[in-house]
Amino acid sequence: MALVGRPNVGKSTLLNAALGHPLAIVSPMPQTTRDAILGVVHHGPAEIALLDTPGLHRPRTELGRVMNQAAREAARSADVIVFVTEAPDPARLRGGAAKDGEHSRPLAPHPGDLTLLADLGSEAPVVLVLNKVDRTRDKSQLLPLLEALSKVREFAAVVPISARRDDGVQRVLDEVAKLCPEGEWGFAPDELTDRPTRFFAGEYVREQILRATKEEVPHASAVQIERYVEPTGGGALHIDATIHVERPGQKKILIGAGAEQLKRIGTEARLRIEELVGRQVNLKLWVRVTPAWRESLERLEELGYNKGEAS
Ligand SMILES: Nc1nc2c(ncn2[C@@H]2O[C@H](COP(=O)(O)OP(=O)(O)O)[C@@H](O)[C@H]2O)c(=O)[nH]1
Ligand SMILES: [Mg+2]
Repeated sequence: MALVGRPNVGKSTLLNAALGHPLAIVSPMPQTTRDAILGVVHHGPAEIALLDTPGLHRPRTELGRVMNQAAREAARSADVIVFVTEAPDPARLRGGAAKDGEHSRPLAPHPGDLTLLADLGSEAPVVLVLNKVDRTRDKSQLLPLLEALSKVREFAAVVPISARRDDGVQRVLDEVAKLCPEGEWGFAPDELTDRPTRFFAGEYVREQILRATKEEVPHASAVQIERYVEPTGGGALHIDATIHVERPGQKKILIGAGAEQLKRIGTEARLRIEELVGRQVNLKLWVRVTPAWRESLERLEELGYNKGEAS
């Protein structure tokens, strides 16, 4: 099944809650997820393969177009689509209710949601997930939004949840399990994903960059794993990675005074990778300026972002 929705509605948080493991990286910044990531959940007798996708958005760069394409392809090939949207920000809700003491205005769906829903096609059943309901104290305020969305298309189920609090996530899996065809996959019970740990090593470095820096630096950064050596018979895993940025100023920010920033990023990322692989990790980071890598199909390919044909 594929998780689709606008950027930042909480798709990756939902994947992690379903897995019970913080596999996918999550941040308050839109476009955190750049590749589709598969997570495997054993739910009762069912095995559910959840595909987390980059948020569909209006792309401004070649990277953005590649990300949209990854999400669309995931949606096309899925047996079940989980369409994720979010409860409105409380500030917006208050604004709506305050109008001359009227009843609170029925909340309209986000225009981006309407476009996405129209785009989804009608082959696969769609489960509507309204995430972040923890932000709304009076849940009845959400009903007009759910009603309006239900008029846009038919949903196999509608599930309000809080992915962050792991509230309602099991219900999403129940609904998906009912809709899933039987016996298609075949992962080992302890397998979390089909991606190699090498991929997540790069993701966890990027996660620390997202945490440590602001504005254009996270969007302009890409992590390339240059060396990944797993000594047989134990011992530390050796990883060399290059962080590509687009401008010298971004490189300076990432490294920081006395290289303190880069050291912190390396230490935090190493701890996350060690948790995933269950062994010691030796992580070395370099920062390189690769101008306009987000606009170059060739660079994107080298960085692993361009698997299919770009359109
Ligand atoms: N209040 C609240 N915030 C959430 C919830 N789920 C996710 N978030 C936050 O929303 C932001 C985007 O989440 P993420 O999973 O990266 O969204 P994605 O872009 O759809 O994958 C992060 O700051 C999350 O912590 C939720 O249930 N409640
Ligand atoms: Mg995400």
